[in-house]
Amino acid sequence: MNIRNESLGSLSSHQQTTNGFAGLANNVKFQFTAYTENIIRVQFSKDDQFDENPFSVTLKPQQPAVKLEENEQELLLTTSAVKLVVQKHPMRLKFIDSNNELLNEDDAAFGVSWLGHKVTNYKTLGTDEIFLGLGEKGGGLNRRGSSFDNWNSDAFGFGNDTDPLYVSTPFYIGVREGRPYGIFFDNTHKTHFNFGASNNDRFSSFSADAGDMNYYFIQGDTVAEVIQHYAKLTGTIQMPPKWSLGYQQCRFSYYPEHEIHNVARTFRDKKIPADVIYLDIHYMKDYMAFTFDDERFPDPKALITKLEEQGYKVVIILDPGIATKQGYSTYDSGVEQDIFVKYPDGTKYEASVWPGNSHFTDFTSKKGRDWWADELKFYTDLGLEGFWNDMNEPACWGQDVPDLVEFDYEGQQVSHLKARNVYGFQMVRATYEGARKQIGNKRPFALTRAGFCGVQRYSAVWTGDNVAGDDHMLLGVRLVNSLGMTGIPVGGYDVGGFVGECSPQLFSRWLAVAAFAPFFRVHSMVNSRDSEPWAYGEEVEEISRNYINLRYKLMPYLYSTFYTAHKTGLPINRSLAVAYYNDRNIYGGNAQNAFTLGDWLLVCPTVSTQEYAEIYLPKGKWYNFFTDEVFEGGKHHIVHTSMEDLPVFAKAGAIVPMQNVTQNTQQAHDGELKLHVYAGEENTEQVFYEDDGSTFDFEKGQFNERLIQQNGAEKTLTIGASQGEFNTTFRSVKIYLHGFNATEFSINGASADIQRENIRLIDPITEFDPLPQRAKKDYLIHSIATLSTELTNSEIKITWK
Ligand code: MIG
Repeated sequence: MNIRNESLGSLSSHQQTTNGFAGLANNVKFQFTAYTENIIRVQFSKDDQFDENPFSVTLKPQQPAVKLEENEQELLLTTSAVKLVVQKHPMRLKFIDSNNELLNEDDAAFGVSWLGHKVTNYKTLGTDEIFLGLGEKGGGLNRRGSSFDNWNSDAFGFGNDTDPLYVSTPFYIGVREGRPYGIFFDNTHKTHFNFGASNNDRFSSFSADAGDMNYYFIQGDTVAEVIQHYAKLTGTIQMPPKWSLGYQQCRFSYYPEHEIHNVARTFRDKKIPADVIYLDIHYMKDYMAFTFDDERFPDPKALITKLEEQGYKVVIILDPGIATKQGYSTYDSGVEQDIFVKYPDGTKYEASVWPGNSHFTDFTSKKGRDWWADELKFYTDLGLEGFWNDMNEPACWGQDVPDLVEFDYEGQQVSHLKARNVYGFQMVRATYEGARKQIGNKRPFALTRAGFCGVQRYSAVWTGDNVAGDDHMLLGVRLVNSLGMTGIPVGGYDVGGFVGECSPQLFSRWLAVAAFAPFFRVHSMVNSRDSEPWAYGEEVEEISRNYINLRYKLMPYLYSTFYTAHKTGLPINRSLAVAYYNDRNIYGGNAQNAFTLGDWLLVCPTVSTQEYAEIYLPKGKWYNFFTDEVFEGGKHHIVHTSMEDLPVFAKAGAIVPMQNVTQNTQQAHDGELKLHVYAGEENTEQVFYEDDGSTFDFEKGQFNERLIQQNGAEKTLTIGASQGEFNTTFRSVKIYLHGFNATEFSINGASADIQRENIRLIDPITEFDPLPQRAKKDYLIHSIATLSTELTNSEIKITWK
């Protein structure tokens, strides 16, 4: 058979629906539905029924006010924010904003097309259109000129050009003549995105191997708004247990038990804060899920309790494959409950992976997930609250799951072609929901390697088996930044590199950068060198301690930023493209790797092999976070970046709540909130959020949320009264006034005395013998003005002249 491209023909019939239009174009069904003022869903199908992905979108159509109009040539669907213009002959779509400016339109010739079962939407390409996001994808920040596939893959030792990787998220953001929009192509088959690659700017396009053309078009006035609208569709993160924001130590694998005790003790002895230690696959008996090897770990409950007493949580790994061994209770019960993936003839699918011959739990069925949830009790009874899901692309030896294998897919009974990309997502959903069911009111933590749109509702994502190298470090940062623009704010990478040997310089730089990442974990491969902060010599140990200390000092800010992500879907690490997408300078050089933590702290990762690097600061005024030196933005700067020197800046107007260092997140702070405020001319604000950090009581009012605002023109700083019933855990606040030259301050109307203090946000490293041939820097900020006052739940207003 000769397959040629077939484009959508003319509209043949249509009717108005509550929120849009539905009808036929020859044998193609269509439906256009406004979900919110900003989101319009577009569906084209050749089947009797539209395709549904039951896993990703949680939002129901919100019945926004719509205007439906029609004439000879067009159908028009208008909300307050966006208008869909449907040309009838042939059917082609165009989206314009409320100012009648073009956001996105179909290619006139090809529009929506089929090539056999493959469906593609061809779009015209704006001259300077920028493409962002698409989740865990290598390459540059602007994806223009590149193309990508979505097909969850075990990408051991991946590089910048490896595609696809582990997670598939067919959602991207385009910026056309400065105007952002988003497209979430909600099709779980293998999908392909082309942003003008190999077609000399004829079009951009997105395709799926099968299924419907089914996408959500999102209008937002800014990139940040597009991300938030997307989060309304697919959901936001749960509030994490606070311990998961701490430093996490992993390796493949720590065993036997005394190795774990050694590592745990060494962090405390060396006063390097840490919260989590991982058990990789060697904890199991013959790699069988829901077991412990009783020689290596004779008493897991005692181990977990002992670690808990030292302020640690233990996270264990879980793979989806279940060993086919009769007498192994998990296997027997899986067979009995009939929850394994099968061939179309009803025989169980079997493949080899760590535990040997294995069956695979069908997480795309409720029955499979419920079974998994019950099995999890084995771990939760031991006191475990953290779960790491690996190999869930799914991966097995040979890496070629046959396409005819079938999955339940919420009763749709589909092949591997449709189910693969959501398999890992549903595994970690089963894990998270199972843990919640088992541990009552406590917040579980889940980490996954594979995922799909919506996975953020259940889990953090780490970027899999990376390599120890400077370019790989920067790639990991871009992957996490990109995941953040794709609705997955909690991401991280194996610090130090999973594969290969890290140099001391690289380990220091990597750990410093990761201290600002949402998920902060060191991990390395079996049979590789030791990779703990003390394994690279004394100097690296000190640098590591400094940056880990800094992360713990930043905990109030970090936790508040997670809370913002939970509420809004905004990323925690934000590529410069989130706030400065119309500044062309951010799409070249080092700027592509830069990110802000929350609104205020700009981190400029640079390679560890250079003493100096060129960085770019977006427009505005920036304070070096460690020295208070002021830099003008909107231009490039050459900065010193030796081993301990990570370029980090606070933006003018920044409001950064901090605390003293603790050795883990369960240890109480000293009661003083250290509020760092950077003088700025614009009005700025920062949410400051507290709760118990471990339960769901905040959902019943047990939280403390306040808005801190700086008004540079009126010269006021307001720490708003708190909302919620949870009392602040702080007794006092000390405000550090960076860059303020006023001399008279008052607190709640009464004049207040300024104190002066020399501070270090990061400690200097002590001198080593023999010294490397370079000067050691001391990050002393001289004589900074501070104001101290009691902190209650009431408002505090500071003014100055
Ligand atoms: O076949 O569990 O990406 O983090 O240490 C390798 C062993 C399986 C792959 C994960 C890695 C983990 C390793 N796993």
